Amino acid sequence: MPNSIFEDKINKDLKIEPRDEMPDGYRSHLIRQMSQHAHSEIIGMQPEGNWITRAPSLRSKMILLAKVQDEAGHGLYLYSACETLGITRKQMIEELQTGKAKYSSIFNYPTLTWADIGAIGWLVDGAAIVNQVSLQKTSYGPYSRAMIKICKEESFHQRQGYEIICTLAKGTDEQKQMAQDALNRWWWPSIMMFGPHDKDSNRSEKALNWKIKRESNDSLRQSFIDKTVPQAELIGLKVPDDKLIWNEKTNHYDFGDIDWEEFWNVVNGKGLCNKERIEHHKKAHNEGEWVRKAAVAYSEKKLNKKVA
Ligand code: BYC
Repeated sequence: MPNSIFEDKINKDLKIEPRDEMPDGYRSHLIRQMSQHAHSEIIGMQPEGNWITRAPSLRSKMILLAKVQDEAGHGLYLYSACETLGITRKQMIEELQTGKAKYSSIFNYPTLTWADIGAIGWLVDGAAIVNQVSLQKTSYGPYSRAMIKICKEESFHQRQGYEIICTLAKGTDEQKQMAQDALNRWWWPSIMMFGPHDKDSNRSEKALNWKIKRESNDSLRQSFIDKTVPQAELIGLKVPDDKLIWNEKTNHYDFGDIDWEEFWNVVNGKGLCNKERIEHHKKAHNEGEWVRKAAVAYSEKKLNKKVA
C-alpha cells in the first residue's frame, strides 16, 4: 500500500504545514504539547516577575524586565502557532484556567531570594534550551520556526542567570550561601522538567515516530546534566546529588534517583504554588478584558470602513 502524503513527508524529514492533511492524533498531540509549552512561557513569567521590583540594581532590573517580556513573546508565538491547528486562543486559556491543560511543573516552585532568579535563568532556561534546540527540528513547520526564534532568546536568558549566580558565588560567604541554596532547591525540579523516564513516558513512542519529539526525555536530561555540572564546579558550587559521578565508560555523568512522587504531585496540582499561579493568571486575564475588547472594537471598525 502506498504511503500517505503525510507519511512521505515525515519519512523525508519535510515539514508538515497547517493546510496539509494530517492524522487526527498528530493534530491533537501537537495541540496538547504546544499549548502546554505556550502556557509554560506565560505562567513562567510569574516567579520571575515577583523580583522585578526588588532587583538589586538598575542594570539587573532592565535585564530581568527584558527577559520576562521575552517570555511573553514566546507564549504569543506559540499560541499563534497552535491556533494554526484549529484551536482558538480562548479555548486554550479556558483549558489552562480549568486545569485541563498542563504547564511545566517547574513554575510551581517559589522564588525566595534574588539567587533564585539566577537559578531560573541558569538551570530552567538552560534545561529549556536543551529541549527546544531539539524541537527546532520538530516536524510541524510553525512549531519548528517558533523554536528557532525562541532559542536565540533563551541562550541570552541562560547567560543572564549564570551571570547572577557567578556574581553571588564570587561574593561574600553569605552571597555564596544564597547561590548554593538556590542550586539546592532548583536542581532536582530542573531535572524533572524533562518529564518521566523513557520507559514511563507514554506519549514518547508516537511523538518520536511522528518526529514531533526528536530526542527522548532521558537523553535530553542527560545532555543537560553533562553540560551543567561543570558550570557548577567552575564557580565552586556543589550539585546536591551524592550519587553524581563522571562515568569514564559512558562518557556521561551518573546521577541519583529522581523523586517521581514529588514530580507527579506537582504536575497534578499539589505543588507549592499551583493554586497561586492559576489564581494570578485569572486575575490578570480579567483585568486585561478591556484591552481585548478595545482591540476587537478597533479591528471591527477598520473592517466596517473597508466594507463601506
Ligand atoms: N511538567 O509522556 P510524557 C520555558 C506530563 S518553559 C508538567 O513524557 P511528552 C521558560 C506530560 O504532559 C519550557 N507536565 O509527555 C519559561 C504528560 O501528561 P499528559 C516548557 C509534564 O509530552 C519561562 C505526562 O507528563 N517546555 O522555557 O511526550 C521562564 C507524561 O509525559 C512534564 C516545553 O513545554 C513537566 N515537566 O513529554 C523560563 C517543551 N513532563 O499531557 C523558562 C515542550 C511531562 O499526557 N514539551 N509532563 O496528560 C515537551 O517537550 C514535552 O511535552 C515534555 C513531556 C518533554 C515536557
